[in-house]
Amino acid sequence: MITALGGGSGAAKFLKGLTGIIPPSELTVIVNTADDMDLYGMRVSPDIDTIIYRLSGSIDEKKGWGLHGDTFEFLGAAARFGFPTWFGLGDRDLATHLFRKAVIDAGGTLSESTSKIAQRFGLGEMRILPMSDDRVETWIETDAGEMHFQEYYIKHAMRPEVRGVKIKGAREASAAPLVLDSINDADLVIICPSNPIISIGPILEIKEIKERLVGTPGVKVAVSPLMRGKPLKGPADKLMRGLGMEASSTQVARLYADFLDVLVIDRSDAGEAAAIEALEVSVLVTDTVIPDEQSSMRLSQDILDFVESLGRRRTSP
Ligand code: FO1
Repeated sequence: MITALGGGSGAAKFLKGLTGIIPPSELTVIVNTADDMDLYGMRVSPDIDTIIYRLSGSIDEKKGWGLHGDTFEFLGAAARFGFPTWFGLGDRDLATHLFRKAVIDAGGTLSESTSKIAQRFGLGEMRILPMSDDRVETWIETDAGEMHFQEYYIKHAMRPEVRGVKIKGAREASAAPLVLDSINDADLVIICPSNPIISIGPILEIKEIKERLVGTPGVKVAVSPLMRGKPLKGPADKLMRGLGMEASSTQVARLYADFLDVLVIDRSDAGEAAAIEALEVSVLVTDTVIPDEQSSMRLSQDILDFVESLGRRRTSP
């Protein structure tokens, strides 16, 4: 059993490759839900949808989010009534959010809605779990005031200066059903190349998840989302620097050092290997730039081969 922890676009790209080389029934994905936001009376879950859309081949490849070929007629019409239109809610995407709302309004949980949506996108064999069924939201403190992550990322295009990050509700939230078991039962846990502050960070803040990662006998591997201090996309470096950290793979290793066995870094960061090994984290240096499914499958194969070479992976019963 492989259990992956991830957020939006980076995790989705990586997992698309992983599901190309292992049976989907072997995979559980624990997804960040702190990007979630209330919009027009619905609860949108961008990271869950980005993973479902990408793994089912339905994603808009150019954007990296939303549905392929989607239109934005609803948004155009919503502007007439003064609705906020900075969040690119597509017309086909709208159906996903309305279905999630219907499940939850009928007393269902985010987990149940996620499993139903995944099934309808043909992903019934693998498990896609929200990190929690409770409300957790990432808010960014900036020089322009405090704002929801999506407002910082999209509406303000990451321009405001980051002063702090608050994962609201994380302390009170419980892990969603099957999340803790999927960590305990994993032969291999992979932390996807997602933003360590606002995609992986919130998952690690949920009660018991970090302790289970420390305690699980499986091998724990993380893929650094940074190359030469920069992420392929998104605000990871801005947030890390805003929090007074260096934006480097070594810093990623520090953030996960409590439980991590291996950090996978790009060849361009090979010079950081010694500093990372000094944290008692092994290093796998390979190409971590994954522009397409082939490269993503190759990265996953490199990881599985490296873990095999560690000789610690329990063969699944
Ligand atoms: N990202 C953007 O940069 N602009 C958007 O307008 C946008 C809309 C959107 C709609 C649905 C959805 O599931 C994701 C969407 N994203 C958009 C991505 C979203 O901001 C994610 O939170 C990022 O991928 C970061 O995880």
